[in-house]
This record gives sequence, C-alpha cells and structure tokens, in this order.
Amino acid sequence: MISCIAVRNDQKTIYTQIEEERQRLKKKEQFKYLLNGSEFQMKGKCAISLMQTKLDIINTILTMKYGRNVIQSQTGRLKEFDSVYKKMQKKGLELNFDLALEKINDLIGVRAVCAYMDDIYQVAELLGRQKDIRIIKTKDYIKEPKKSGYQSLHLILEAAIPQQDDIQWIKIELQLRTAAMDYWANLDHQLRYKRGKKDAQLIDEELQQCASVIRSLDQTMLKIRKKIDKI
Ligand code: 0O2
Repeated sequence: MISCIAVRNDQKTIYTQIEEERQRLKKKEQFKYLLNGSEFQMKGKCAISLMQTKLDIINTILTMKYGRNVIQSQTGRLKEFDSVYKKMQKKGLELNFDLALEKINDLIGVRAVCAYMDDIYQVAELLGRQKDIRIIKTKDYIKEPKKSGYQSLHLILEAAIPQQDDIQWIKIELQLRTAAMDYWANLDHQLRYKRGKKDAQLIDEELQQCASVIRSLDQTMLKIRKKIDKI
C-alpha cells in the first residue's frame, strides 16, 4: 500500500515537472514569436534607420564646422533571441516580452564610431537637443570605464517614430565610442566567448592593461589634434 502511494506521488511529480517544462517551452516560443514578429522587427528597423539618419545629419553639421569627418562609421542591429534570453536569465527576469521591452535597453541598438573622444560628447549633445529624441539615461563608461576596461558612452534614449496616425516613442541604446575603444571592445567580445576558466584572471588583467593603453592613445591623439587646431 505504502509503495503504491509512493509510485503515485512519483508519477505526480513527473507529471508536474513535464507540465512545468511544457509551460516554459511555450513561454519561450511565444517570446521568440513576438521578438521575431513583423511588428517589433518593423518598428525596430524604422527606429534604427531614423537614428542613423539623425547621425548622418549631425555628422554633416560637424564636418562643415570642423572640416573633418567626425562620425567614421555606424551600425545598427536588433538583438537576437539567444542574446536577449541570456540577458533576461542573467538579470533574473521572467521571460515576458513586455518585461523585455521595459528592462532590456539594447533590444534596438545603434553604434557610432567617432574620430576623437570629445567628438563623442558633441554628437551626444546635438542629439539631446532634438525634439523627437528623449535621453532617458546616460552611462558614461569613458569617464568611468567598466571593471573590464570597457569604454564607451551609452545613451538610452527614446525616439519618436511616426506611425499611421500617431507617433510612438521607441527605446534605443546608442553606443558612442572612438575607433580605438571599438577595436578593444570587438576583440574583448570575441575573446569573452572563447575564454575558459584557466588563466581567466591573468587574461582579464591583460585586457585591462590593453584598455588603458587604448585610453592613453585616445588622449594623446586628442592632444595632438588640439595643438594642430590652434595653429
Ligand atoms: P552584446 O552581446 O554586445 O549585445 P543595464 O543597462 O544596466 O540593465 P546592461 O545592458 O548589461 O545592463 O548594461 P551595460 O553594462 O551598459 O552593457 C550594455 C552593452 O555594452 C553590452 O551588451 C555590450 O554591448 C557592451 N559592454 C558592456 N560591458 C562590456 C565589456 O566589458 N566588454 C565588451 N566588449 N562590451 C561590453 P550585452 O548585451 O552585454 O552584449
């Protein structure tokens, strides 16, 4: 009799586990469907394209002002499902699309590479003056680099995207950095996935040292440019 009850309880636990797993997979599929669905993809692409046009215009204004190219390149991307999923897990968030829209700042991301450190702040300032842009948060990893050595200026902003009869404010993360910062971040990103536990601390330290070399390079180039500006 006791063993019968035990078997029944075991079965119940297995059924509960199967049901929980089924619900988890269902949530994951629903989330993927909304992220890859045409509405979010369409709005995201419009937001990227609007932001890139704004950056082009700012670059034209600053190029005319300084007689040199200020924004050297720019890219935009919509975050992939696997990357969003990992980030939500890391933040301990339930897999829910509305929650992702609220909490994950870089679902829609644009990155611009500027010539000099001070150009980054000029671009940010001109962007902040625009009526169809709201800067929600600034994360200045140039003034205060991350522990890893990472440097960039992040603007979490909302851009007004025209809809059929209205506008919708859509959140975008804009990363502004110099070419040197970009070089470091790209290699760090590549190496991060290949880094094992072995020698991890040593590698982190070496990357931090590289970041400080990059920083001093940026500062020296800026000094040289300022000297030339005065001539
Ligand atoms: P991926 O793969 O580039 O998309 P929070 O805004 O505080 O809720 P979040 O978004 O982690 O949390 O903020 P944070 O730290 O500002 O990082 C946002 C992005 O900056 C990262 O996105 C990276 O693109 C970049 N980043 C931050 N730290 C580093 C770093 O140490 N090395 C490199 N190479 N890039 C970094 P993801 O989603 O983490 O990564």
